[in-house]
Amino acid sequence: MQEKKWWHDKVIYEIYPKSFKDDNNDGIGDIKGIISKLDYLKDLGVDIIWITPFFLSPMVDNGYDVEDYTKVNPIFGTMDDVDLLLDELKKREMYLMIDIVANHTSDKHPWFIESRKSKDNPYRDFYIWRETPPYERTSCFGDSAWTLDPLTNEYYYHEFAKEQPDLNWENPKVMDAFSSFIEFWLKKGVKGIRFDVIHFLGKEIDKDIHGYGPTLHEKVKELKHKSFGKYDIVTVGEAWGELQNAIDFSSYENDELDMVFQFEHTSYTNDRDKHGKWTPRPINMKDIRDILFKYQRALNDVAWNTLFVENHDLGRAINRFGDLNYYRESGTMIPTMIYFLKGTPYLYQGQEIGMINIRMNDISEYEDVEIHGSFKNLVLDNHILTRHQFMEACYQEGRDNNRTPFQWANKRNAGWNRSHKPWLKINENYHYINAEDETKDPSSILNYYKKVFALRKDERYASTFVYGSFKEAYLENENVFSFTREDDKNLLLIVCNMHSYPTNIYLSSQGEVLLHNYEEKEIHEGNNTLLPYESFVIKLR
Ligand code: TEU
Ligand code: CA
Repeated sequence: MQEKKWWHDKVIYEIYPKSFKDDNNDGIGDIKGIISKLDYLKDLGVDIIWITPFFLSPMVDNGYDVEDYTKVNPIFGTMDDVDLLLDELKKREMYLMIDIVANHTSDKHPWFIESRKSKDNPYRDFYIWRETPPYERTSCFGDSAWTLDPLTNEYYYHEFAKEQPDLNWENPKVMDAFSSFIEFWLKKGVKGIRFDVIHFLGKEIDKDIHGYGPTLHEKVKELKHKSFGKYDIVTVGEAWGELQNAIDFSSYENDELDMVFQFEHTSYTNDRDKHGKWTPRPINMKDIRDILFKYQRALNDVAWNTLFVENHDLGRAINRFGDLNYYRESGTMIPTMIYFLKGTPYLYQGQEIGMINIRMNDISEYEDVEIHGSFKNLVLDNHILTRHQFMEACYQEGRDNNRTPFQWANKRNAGWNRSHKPWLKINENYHYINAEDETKDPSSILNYYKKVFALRKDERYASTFVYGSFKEAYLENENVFSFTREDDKNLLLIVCNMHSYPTNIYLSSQGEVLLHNYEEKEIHEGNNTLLPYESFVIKLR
């Protein structure tokens, strides 16, 4: 049984700093831009902000290639800005979660600069070097995972870009270094950590094992013991894997991380039998329901769940789970479906105002290292996909969809900065999808998200949403996503029509309507015909 934690009732909002708000008008988002929007976030119902890496980095992978873990990247601002951010968060009873990238560093990190100098360099075994690659492997970003370095004529391993050499976690000095980086930030008052690709720390490279190796969990336990375990903070791991992996990381018994991100629902559209996200397949919302319910059933008594539909690596939720022809209806069904389940709600910047995928005209308009690496591999070098096929996949699954500048207003550059050309194209639909206009529109997606989080925190129902039991409902109707949340105070029923066509459900009792995305429509005892994406929350007891 879980003991109560300070963060159990908190809502976490992910910020990709390069894209959130450009305060000094240089075309890149920054920390001062984040500070300028804390009241907007507080008003939305956000408690904790997770900012993706803002440490010193050459930005090959927009900060996930770290050059120094205790220095702030000057393109985002200064350490004084971070200290001011921490102070401003504290004033608002909000908290900061940072993003620790432990699997790899930048190739500009001093460790790697030293390591590649000679085979007997003291930093040589901070990384993974081999005379010849023990096997061929394509990296996540489309090139070979083994790169020959001419200085010592040996190959080094990288799961991602060649500018992101993987660290050797068999070396205890790596563990000690990360323990000190983590303490550096926790001593400053950081209250949360997201661990990037935490499953890759358990490599057995020569056995062609890249994640989830036999030493993984002892390493995570040791890192916790030596660093974050000494602090009352919240931790979440990015762990691409299966249900059991989530339990292994986050079960109360194993006591490693508080929760993990699993991607079975968001990667459903990636056809693994072909080329994953670059060969997308159609969504099946009944399967999505079954996946999410599977995690609710399996984790709810032994671990803590994450509740998310977007992040900085995925496309927009309305494109994936909704329907642009029913933009507002499906844009309000999605938060009703996901955020009343049991677990911690994670919201990604722009999701709350219904930002959607961007249609680029040419591959050159994309910036993402994963897009360009995969284009070179699948189109240019190996002619596996046509340029058109790849561009269509980018529209549906490319990471840059979620990295276009946040749309603050129907003004020049979407109110994101004053005038400087943004680092990535702004979606032209900012004229009607933007925070300022939606704030004024009572029926907007933004104001619906505010109602969702206000209901979840309403003192009459909060304990039920945070700790109440989960139970599926109306499973026989494959068009609805429905479940109850119950404790001794309330029995709450959530019902979502997952499709654009009507469907019927029978309500055995009237219930009090707490939230409804068709406000003018009545819900009554007996048979109810649900309109496209109609969703509601009612109190049955
Ligand atoms: O992502 C890990 C990862 O596997 C995803 O990027 C995956 O390759 C795909 O893009 C999912 O659609 C983490 C970070 O979230 C990502 O931004 C980094 O690029 C990556 O690790 C390397 O640090
Ligand atoms: Ca800036």
